[in-house]
Amino acid sequence: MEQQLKQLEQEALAKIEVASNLKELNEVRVAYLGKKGPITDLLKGMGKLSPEERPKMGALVNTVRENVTEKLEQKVAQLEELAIQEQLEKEAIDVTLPGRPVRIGNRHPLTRVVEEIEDLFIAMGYEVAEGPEVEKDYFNFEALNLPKGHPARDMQDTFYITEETLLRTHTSPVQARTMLEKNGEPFRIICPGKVFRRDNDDATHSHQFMQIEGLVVGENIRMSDLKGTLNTMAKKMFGEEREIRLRPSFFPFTEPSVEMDISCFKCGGSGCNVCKHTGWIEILGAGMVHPNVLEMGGYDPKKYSGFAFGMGVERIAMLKYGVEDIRHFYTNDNRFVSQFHRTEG
Ligand code: 2U9
Repeated sequence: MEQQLKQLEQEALAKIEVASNLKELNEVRVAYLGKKGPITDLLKGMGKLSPEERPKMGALVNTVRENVTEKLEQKVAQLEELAIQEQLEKEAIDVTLPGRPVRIGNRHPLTRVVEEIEDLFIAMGYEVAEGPEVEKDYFNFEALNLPKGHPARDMQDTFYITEETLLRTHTSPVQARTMLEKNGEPFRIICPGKVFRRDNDDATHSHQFMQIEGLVVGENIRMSDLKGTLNTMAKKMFGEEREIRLRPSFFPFTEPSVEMDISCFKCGGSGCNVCKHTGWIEILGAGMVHPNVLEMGGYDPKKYSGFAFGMGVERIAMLKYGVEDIRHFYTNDNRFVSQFHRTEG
């Protein structure tokens, strides 16, 4: 029996040695140490041995079991270590490979125009003010001298949320709100932002576009201040050689009202396709703040006066960059937007 046990041990150890995976090892464990295995059989047969031989054989069977178990455990650990090594090798990252190129984006042309205009007004002491795109009828119309039923409301039909709430048709409500916030103090602000109008989209119209409006309120603010400010802006935006021209116009929130043209930056005034052979290009609307608007904003029109102006950002960008269709600004076509390189201007 002792002989038999020694042989079984050798056999089991040899099989463990050559096993190449966890499945094979488990088969060896079941075959030799399992309930139906030869070692268990030998234990069962111990009853036939004499009382003197029994403890000696019992100890021997236990030693064989311990040796085989220990060897199995060692081999399991070895195989697991090997599997980890293999996986590490398989998943190794080659840090010497060249990286993927990082694509650097550029600012949208409308953002560029807005930032350029903001910068030149900040340099003249203006603050940038923003406000909600979903606005009260009161701030969009009433506070700007456009009471319900005013004919000028027809030109600014918009998208209504409720009877009294709408998508703003201009950034003027931001100025109306600012007047109330400033509580009678003089101020200079510029208001850039998205505006909405009920319009059929085509090459020169869009139901959503951007505006920049400005408002200055204080004592002794005069038409000459407005003219000087617009002249500075025209030269900074379209070149030092630019001349400006003011023509009379009408807006419900300003009196008197004007429209400003610049001398054509392409032909210098002699006439070309950009200025439609007039020598002048219309850029913006402006005027002196209507006394009713000052009063609704909490400013005494006898003591305070102000000027305001407004321009469409798309129109400025189309002129500056020679864009022929307003829809290019909104279709997210990279062939269009990538032309406005970030290091320019
Ligand atoms: C307050 C007082 C006065 C803002 C002004 C214009 C003239 C103007 C248009 C230009 C092209 C809008 O984008 S456009 O369609 N704007 O001509 N806007 S004066 O006057 C204000 C605003 C707010 C409290």
